[in-house]
Amino acid sequence: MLSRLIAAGLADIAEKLERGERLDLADGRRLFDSPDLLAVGWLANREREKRHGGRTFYNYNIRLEATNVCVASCLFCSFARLKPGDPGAYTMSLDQAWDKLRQRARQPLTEVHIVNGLHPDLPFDYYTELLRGFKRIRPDIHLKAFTAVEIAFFADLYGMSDERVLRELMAAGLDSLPGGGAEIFADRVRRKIAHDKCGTERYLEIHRTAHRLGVRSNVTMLYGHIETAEERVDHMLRARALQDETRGFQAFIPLAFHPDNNQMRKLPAPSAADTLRVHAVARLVCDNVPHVKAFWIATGVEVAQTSLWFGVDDLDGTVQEEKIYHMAGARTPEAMTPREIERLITTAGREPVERDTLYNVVAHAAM
Ligand code: V47
Repeated sequence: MLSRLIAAGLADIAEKLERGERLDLADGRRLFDSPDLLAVGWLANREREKRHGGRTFYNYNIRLEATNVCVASCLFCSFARLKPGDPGAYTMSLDQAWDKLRQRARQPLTEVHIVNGLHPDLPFDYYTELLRGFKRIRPDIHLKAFTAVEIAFFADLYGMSDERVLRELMAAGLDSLPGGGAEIFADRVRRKIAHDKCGTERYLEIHRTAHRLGVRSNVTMLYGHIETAEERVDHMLRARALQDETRGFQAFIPLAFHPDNNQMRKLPAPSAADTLRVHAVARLVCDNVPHVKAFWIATGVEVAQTSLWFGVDDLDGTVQEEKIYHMAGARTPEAMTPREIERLITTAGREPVERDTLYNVVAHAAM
């Protein structure tokens, strides 16, 4: 491998990693520029195996998007409808939302992942009741709910501080925050693709506050649109810097841009090679974030499987009824059973481990 790393111009980066030194912006850019994808993947796999061996995590979860009404107009989004009553706009009643969990009474789910549009007219207690109702139905279910962008929106709309919003949601049953809404942290890109929602500093500040309150979270990165390699690495470095302070991020999740039915539809979707590289570079740069997750809905099932040799140790979950990506053209299935995910992992030569949201191992009597 050494001769290959030398030929790829990556020998010094390999040595830095061996010495436990951190990669910087220039190193990250070189990993993106290197023609040898396998060499980059080999380095990422080595870091992955140092942390997790062949273990590959997934969880048994469902997704809930209670409303797609959203006052923000992000260029990449195919899910949002500006106003209630617009064609395709929906807002579930609390009962409809709770039914999604009631209908699955027999499934040994451990997590509900909730993401919504920024609805201008719902009262705050719609959200607190939403959480309380899920906990009434299943007191042990983990509620990973509301992106930092939603938290910021609630704070502004209902006249509360970000911390107060978090505390009230925690009192109602919030257990952790998903990583959505990060997009790309660099201002140049964020101004263009997500100009009217919470900015980078506030996104990071809300995660900082959540971590201080004992709430874990994830961080995402939407890639494959107008961002440069340097802006990708900058994004990873900003996540890494916050993680140095708080240690509250569990997973870094690159999200592949899907171009159907949105204002950036002229752009091509990122290639499989790019997807593998982004996940690999994330593993190498975000050295302090324990897990790198391939969201298989976004990457495609086959690429997610291959990514298990490119730095990825987590495949998210069974998901079920995902809307954001399917409205943007994803051709992946809407759900996988735990058996299907386990098979995907074992046929890649990796070891499946069902986890809960906080990465405790879950052992079922029988499935
Ligand atoms: O923030 C929206 C992205 C995110 C498109 O924390 C799009 O475990 C691609 O954050 N093409 C929401 N991406 C989903 C998300 C997530 C997913 C899986 C796991 C976790 C976690 C979080 O979806 C948004 C945005 O970045 N998105 N539209 C699109 N057309």
